[in-house]
Amino acid sequence: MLDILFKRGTVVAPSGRFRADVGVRDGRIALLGEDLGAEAGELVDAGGKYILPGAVDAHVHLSMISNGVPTADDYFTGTRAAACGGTTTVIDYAAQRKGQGILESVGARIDMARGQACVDYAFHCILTDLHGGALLDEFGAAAAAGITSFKCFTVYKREGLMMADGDLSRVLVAAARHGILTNVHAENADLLYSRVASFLADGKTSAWYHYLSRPEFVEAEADRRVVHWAKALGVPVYLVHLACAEGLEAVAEARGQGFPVYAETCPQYLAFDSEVYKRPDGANFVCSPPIKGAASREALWRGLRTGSVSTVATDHCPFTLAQKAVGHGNFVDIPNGCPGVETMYPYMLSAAQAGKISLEKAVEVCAANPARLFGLPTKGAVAPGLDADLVLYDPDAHVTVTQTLMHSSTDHTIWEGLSLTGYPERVYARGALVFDRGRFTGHAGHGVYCKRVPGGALR
Ligand code: DUC
Ligand code: ZN
Ligand code: ZN
Repeated sequence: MLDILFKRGTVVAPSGRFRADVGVRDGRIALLGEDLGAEAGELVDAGGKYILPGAVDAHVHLSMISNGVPTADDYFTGTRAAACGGTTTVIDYAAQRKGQGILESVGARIDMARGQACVDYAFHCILTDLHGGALLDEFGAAAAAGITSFKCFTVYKREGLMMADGDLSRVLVAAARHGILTNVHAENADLLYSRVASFLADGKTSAWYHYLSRPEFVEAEADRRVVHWAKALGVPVYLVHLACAEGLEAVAEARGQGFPVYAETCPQYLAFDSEVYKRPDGANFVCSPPIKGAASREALWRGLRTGSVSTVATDHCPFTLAQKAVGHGNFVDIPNGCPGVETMYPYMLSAAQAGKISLEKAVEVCAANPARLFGLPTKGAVAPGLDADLVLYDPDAHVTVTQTLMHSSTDHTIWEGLSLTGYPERVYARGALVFDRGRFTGHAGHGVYCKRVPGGALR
């Protein structure tokens, strides 16, 4: 006997869409096929609806303190928002403090999220200190423990997060040996610091100068360098929140030559351009890297269509209006980050319905690819044996995003007023209903830690 049987839905996969019934038992997809006659505790009429895999948001920051400022969302509220937008797995970051090990850093974060998360979760480990090289010896144990991705920075030098070029190249090589995918936040630290200093010296302090202090070439130079190393070293690399056309060109060229180089972009880089920083609420859009000019935005959409952009993730990192306002007199003091975890999948699917990409592509970049690259074999697809992380998507719904509909604990959204065609009607996380027609129906502690499988970037 099944727990739930979805009848007459249309399942969407990267390779196409097909009519099917989907049967769920014990939190997993048990059956998939046409006209299933099996008995079920609950029948759901999915006629006229799409059955999609829950999205896997590979880039969120929950319960993070940035320059002394705590994010508005913790593991409960952030994953509640995720669930309500059809995202059923999130990958957050465990930052290594100087002297700490990898398992120790990730373990501490697992302890924080346990009992709080409403959807499943995992952690990339942010590496900041190689302990003179000794940390490389822990990579094998990290991979065996299911930590299959690291993040390194070419920025945040003064914050103690930046990794020197030589160390980063050692990480790339040693990580690849263990099937661990190195993620890089690429911008040029020295260039941006010097531009910040000269703007401040001239009294140029508005949010617009956040963009001008780290414009296209400041990111592109670092993107290009990281791609160059990965190619020369023959190792995979994943550029997080890639936001500029020129950086994407380097990725596209490398991919065309057969190198395992991957780019992630975020909805804010697809929906907006740098003009937002001239708005009175420009501070709300301050994130790093900043949103670039319209040419980059269009290049990112092209990159999605041609395959040079592999994933879409949110960099969800919300702050309240009061926290953002601290930077009113000086863009340097604006906490970096925007909300997005609840709107990502609805936005990408709505864009697909409008013809920007196909629905299949939206599922590929929001669910299938992040699941594969980050070693989550039971996520990212609607197939027998996989977790029943499912979105019953109504393509005919019309929703205008407004803060009161959102489930994050921040008090504004950069997506205010966005008109969406189509919206999740119900969302299931491992078979449990977590969102039902506008209402959160999940609970803290439903989400579990996902131990991941190494080697995803090579398959
Ligand atoms: N940029 C980051 O690098 N991290 C968090 C948020 C942001 O804008
Ligand atoms: Zn980053
Ligand atoms: Zn980030």
